[in-house]
Amino acid sequence: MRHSRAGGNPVIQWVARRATQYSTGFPEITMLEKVVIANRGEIALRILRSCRELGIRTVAVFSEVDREQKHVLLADEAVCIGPAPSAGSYLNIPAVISAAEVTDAAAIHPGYGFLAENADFAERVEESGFVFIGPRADTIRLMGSKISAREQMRKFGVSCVPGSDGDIGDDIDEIGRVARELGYPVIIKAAAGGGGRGMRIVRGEATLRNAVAVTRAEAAAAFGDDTLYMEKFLERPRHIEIQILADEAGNVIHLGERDCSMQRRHQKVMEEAPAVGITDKIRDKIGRTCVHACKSMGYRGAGTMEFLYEDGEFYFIEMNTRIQVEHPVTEMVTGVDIVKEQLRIADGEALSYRQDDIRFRGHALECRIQAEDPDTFMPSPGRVSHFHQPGGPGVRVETHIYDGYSIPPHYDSMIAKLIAHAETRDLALARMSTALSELVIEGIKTNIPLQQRLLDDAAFVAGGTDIHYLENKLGLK
Ligand code: MV4
Repeated sequence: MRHSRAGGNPVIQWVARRATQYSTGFPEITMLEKVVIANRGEIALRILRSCRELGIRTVAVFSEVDREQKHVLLADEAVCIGPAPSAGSYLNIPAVISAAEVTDAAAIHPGYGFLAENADFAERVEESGFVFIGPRADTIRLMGSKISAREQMRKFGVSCVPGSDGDIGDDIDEIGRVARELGYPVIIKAAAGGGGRGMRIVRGEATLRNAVAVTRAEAAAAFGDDTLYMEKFLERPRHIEIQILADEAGNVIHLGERDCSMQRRHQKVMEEAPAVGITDKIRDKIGRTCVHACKSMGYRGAGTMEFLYEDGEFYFIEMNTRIQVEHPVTEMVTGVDIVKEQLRIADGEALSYRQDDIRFRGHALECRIQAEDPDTFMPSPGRVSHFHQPGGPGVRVETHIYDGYSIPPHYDSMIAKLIAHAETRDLALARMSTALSELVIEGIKTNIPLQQRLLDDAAFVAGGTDIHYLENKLGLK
């Protein structure tokens, strides 16, 4: 199923032809002969590349507006699974599973977003006889409820933010007692929420009743589940997360931490590894704690444990059971190909590394490049008239765009990730700054100017800023 055009770009056609003519890499993988990539954009291309390296054939699934995506053109096979709106395509479970059936694939890689953390999807994939490249469905379900995730972590020795013992129930007097005991401010969160959806800060008893009612109604509407829990609200934490890999045999390792505090409206803007101020000793301690918890749970696959970090303490908040957008910064400092490990794990093989094999080298930063107005943050889809990517030592670009590519308006506006790695944080910052200055994306608006301003920001350059820093900086503008 080849296509005749690539946004009017002949170069992409040449590359696509070459990709199918030349043999793929070393077949390290035995069972997974063919993988369906159930995603789009840069992550679909990222997964495709690891598959090819491992000698795994690829099936791209795409919506009607995505037939000229680079990974669709490069894949061994491609299947249209529905219309542009993701509800009919990338979120369409029967369509994705049918694509695996008609192409006789062995496994499905969900990427991030879309169906990646949908336990019902994982279950139906496995029931249909395919391997789901991710954790078992019951693990996804367990981590999907933030209450049961907290419960599990606590049971296995991971410290969580002080809070309610599970569901706060609907006795407002009891809820008030819990809040008073924790001490205001507290935060009410939806058990089914996460990533900033379905939560409300409460600064005093006077607003508690209303906050509970509103959050409950929002949770019911958004998730079909109005279960709530409560935590002490931490005022100025950093967001630090630990990358985990676990194989079927129960080997578990951690790949250290990432600092993802630089965010706006729960959308990460820049990420880095390691986190400023996290020493080898601290990393080793929190890393071991996470490994122990994942071993005890029987976790399988790649995963990320999210923490709030304040006054030198880690407090678990959520676990992500998918590959994450920001995984490249960890890959740069450890040298581990996380997607390749996901594929090996799904194939039933042992991890390529033991904990003692993992060394942390240098510092990596990632800028998320968004097709959006840098001042208003409004999406800016459209045709990329000119694209020029930076290069040089320690510079990595993850993107699916090319000259003439049209960014559809239907999906997330992240169009590229620019990653810079160097021996020290200062050198990585300089390398990122140089790389950003070489990055040209014409025809649409991008947040490149915002990223450049951030790299010139004294507090950011000094390191260790909290989760509110960027919003405060933008507010003061
Ligand atoms: C918190 C918090 C402070 N205290 N929980 C937001 C996203 C979701 N993952 C959890 N979030 C928060 N939970 C307690 N007990 C502050 C946030 C938060 C946040 C966390 C991580 C990254 C950015 C954030 C931005 C605003 C609030």
